[in-house]
Amino acid sequence: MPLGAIELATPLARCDTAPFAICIGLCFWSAYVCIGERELTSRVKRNSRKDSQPLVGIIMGSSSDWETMEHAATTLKELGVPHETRVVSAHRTPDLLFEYAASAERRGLEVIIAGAGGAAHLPGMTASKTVLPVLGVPVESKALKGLDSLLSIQQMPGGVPVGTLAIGKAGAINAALLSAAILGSKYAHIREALRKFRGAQTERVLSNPDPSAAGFPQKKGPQKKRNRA
Ligand code: RP5
Repeated sequence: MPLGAIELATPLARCDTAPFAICIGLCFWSAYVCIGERELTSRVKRNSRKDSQPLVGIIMGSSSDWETMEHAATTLKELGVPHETRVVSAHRTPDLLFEYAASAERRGLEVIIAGAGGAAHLPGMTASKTVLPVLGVPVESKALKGLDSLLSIQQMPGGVPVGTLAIGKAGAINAALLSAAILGSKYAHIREALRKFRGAQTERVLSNPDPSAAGFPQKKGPQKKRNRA
């Protein structure tokens, strides 16, 4: 190519590629903004759900069950699991129970913890109206020390399961931990909170190996009896 032609072609080539480069740049920029915005929107949605939307419903047959069931609420709070608490009685407010269980899934609940004592129909009847996992906590009854509650909740006919936990406080705590384990397969932050909880628990046991060491918590039972005498 003659020298003059090269001199002429260079500015022309510059003129052609500049708009093209600007165009490509704009495309990349708008794609970046678009993806970033979408990611931000879904993160905001995830966070607002985490902060405000209850994932676990804690229900109980009577306000007298709260002494036991508050341990489920406290444990969920410690794990950062959003939850709600309600008194819903299978015998005294059956319509409310049906409405609660039937609407639970629609309202965004993913697990229900149901505590009841005596002829404890609440967990089983709740399970009959929803396909959400229902965890039953047998509340300790005065007459039979919760054995009635345990059998009422546990002995479900095949087809409608209730995951039954231990009687009383231990059952309430474990119902919360099991809820977190269920939710943990979907929500990574809940799985990590559970892992941290378990790690801290192990650490507490390992760092207090000698029960006779000073400052180790004393059993409450005998102390109470001594006070009464
Ligand atoms: C059950 O009857 C409740 O779950 C509670 O454990 C038990 C006694 O209820 P209250 O008489 O104390 O209200 O339905």
